[in-house]
Amino acid sequence: MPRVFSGIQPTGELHLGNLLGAIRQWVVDQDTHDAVFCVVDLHAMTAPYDPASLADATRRTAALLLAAGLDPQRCTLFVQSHVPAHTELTWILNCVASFGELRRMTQFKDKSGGQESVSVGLFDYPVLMAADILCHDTDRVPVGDDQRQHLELARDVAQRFNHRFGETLVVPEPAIPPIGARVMDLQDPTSKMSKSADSPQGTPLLLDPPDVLTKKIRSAVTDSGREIRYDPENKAGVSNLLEILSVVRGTPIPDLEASLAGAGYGDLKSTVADAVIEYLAPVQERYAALEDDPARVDEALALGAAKASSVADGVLRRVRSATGLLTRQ
Ligand code: AQP
Repeated sequence: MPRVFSGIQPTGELHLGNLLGAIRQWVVDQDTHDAVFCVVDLHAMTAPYDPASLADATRRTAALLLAAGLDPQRCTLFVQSHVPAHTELTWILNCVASFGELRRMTQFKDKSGGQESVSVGLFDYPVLMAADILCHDTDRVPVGDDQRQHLELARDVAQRFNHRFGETLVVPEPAIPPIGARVMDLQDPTSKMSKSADSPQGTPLLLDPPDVLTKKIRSAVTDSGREIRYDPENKAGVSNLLEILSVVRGTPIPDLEASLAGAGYGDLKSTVADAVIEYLAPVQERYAALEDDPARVDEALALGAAKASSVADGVLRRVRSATGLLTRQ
């Protein structure tokens, strides 16, 4: 089976965008692919963070992925720092990637803008991400739209590596969903919903209780018109709500427009809130059970690290040999 790989940062509470843009596809991929998923704790160190809470955040993120439907028997789920091949390959790829191409990354520009001190790690984030993907011989990478540029860089670096050292690395393809790939902030529907944006009201979290979800969705910013129509350019807020509803209900947007014809924005928001609450209920139930059983999460992660290491170590052996490093006897 072709291999998929994707990762998520333990940088905060997971939100609806993470689920609709990425994780929901990962759950499906378990049955059609050799599926490998990773909590990328080393990426979380590229911005200021609290060392006292990183381990807990990593375990909670893994628990939430299990609650969302990842099954350690049907996929490989592990923590990035538990598989040292990721950082070793990062160094080697650092010697292939160029300063100029990293400087052009829009996420780096966004996250470094206005900061007094920017870590080399933040600058190098896309190379670590390339190593994550390439050290698993990945064929497909299911991600949200915001990761498109980083994925293009991973492909460029793999192709350059192969050109310089001979065919060694698998060049991955992106898999960006046609709908839900860029869920927007409910309070600012022209900006991506994000863990680190300071917009708690615009960001429905996967573990928000039903009354909080209702409040956030009912206070979503729309426009002064009345028509419920999918038009992201002129009706960003309404279009975002329609996209969310389309994904969680599994109903095409034109069918939603038809069924909501004549309804008001208040009706749309109530319908979206009810649908999101229903969609998240089983995830929240499973998470509550896992929260009381951290050993089950640690066990799944240990199994995943062993499976992931055996693949990544094999890729690293090929890379060391191709790049001319002396083999350790
Ligand atoms: N708003 C979104 N819509 C659709 N997909 C999204 N993803 C993130 N936000 C949206 C996808 O979720 C996966 C995991 O993301 P991540 O945590 O590794 O990094 P991120 O893209 O940086 O996510 P955030 O929430 O915006 O985190 P911060 O604020 O920490 O940077 C990825 O596949 C991503 O595309």
